[in-house]
Amino acid sequence: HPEYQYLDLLERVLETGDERIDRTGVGTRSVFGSMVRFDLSQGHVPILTSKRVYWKTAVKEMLWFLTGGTNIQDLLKDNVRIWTDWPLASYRAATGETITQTDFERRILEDDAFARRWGELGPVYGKQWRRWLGPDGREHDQIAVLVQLLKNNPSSRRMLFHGWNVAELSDMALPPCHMVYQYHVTSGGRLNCLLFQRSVDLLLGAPFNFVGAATLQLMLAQQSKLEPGELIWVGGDTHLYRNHLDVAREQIRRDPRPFPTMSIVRDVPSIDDYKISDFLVENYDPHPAIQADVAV
Ligand code: UFP
Repeated sequence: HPEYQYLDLLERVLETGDERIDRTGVGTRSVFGSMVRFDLSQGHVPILTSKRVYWKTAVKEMLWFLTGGTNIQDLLKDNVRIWTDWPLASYRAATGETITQTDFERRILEDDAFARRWGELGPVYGKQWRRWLGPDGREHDQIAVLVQLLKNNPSSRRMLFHGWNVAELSDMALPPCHMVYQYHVTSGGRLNCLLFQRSVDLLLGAPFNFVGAATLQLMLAQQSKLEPGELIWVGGDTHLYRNHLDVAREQIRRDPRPFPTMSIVRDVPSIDDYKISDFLVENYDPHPAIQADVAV
């Protein structure tokens, strides 16, 4: 079962990981350099089964990236709370208020001026993917260029997009983790993806990042009239936070079940027109969810 690649990686980090203090102060066990490969050609997608993964949240996040959005208000309207921690931490630090996450999110939703002031993440993923600012002031839509290349020049070795805009890193709430996505089309018309992720929260981040990348691959395949091929995921600093070690051990003891299938149920006219209701996941029968806190 392909999920053993992930479970074996959990085990490798647990057993051989280097113990270190990280930016968040939580501390991690970490290995440098990892790879998993998933075959999407039979319709299966890597939504892990050894715990429940809230795949709709990951798909909604990917659709939000594609809009070019950088404010958590759009995510909260979609009931996605995974980016709230960072603006909430800066709000608390700047004002000294001990506002709860729920109250903060409510204010972001109800008060547009407050959202503009406190909900902005800076030029994170969506901005770089859709509106990378060139030195002449021109904005570059990396996704549109990619779709054109996939359609018109699929043997190109230059089909990639990148989030690591060096000049803007210091303005981002979090510099990109899933950083560069490269695509490759086989002579048989299969679309492969290689994603390089520089930093990996293996318990909470990676399962989401697999879903996001696979979903994007299905969308790009549909747009360019190709069949999905292989998703190759490469991790740089691949780590488990110290407060995730016990739940990771629990997860390793679970036997994975068959991966679900994901399909796009509509002939969507462009990469900008996908909605969450376009994605159908079938036969997802995971083990129970695992509760764990994210390190901010
Ligand atoms: N992280 C992920 N995946 C993501 C994301 C963040 O694993 O999509 F946005 C994790 C990796 C790391 C932390 O634990 O968030 C980022 O911290 P740093 O920038 O110090 O690497």
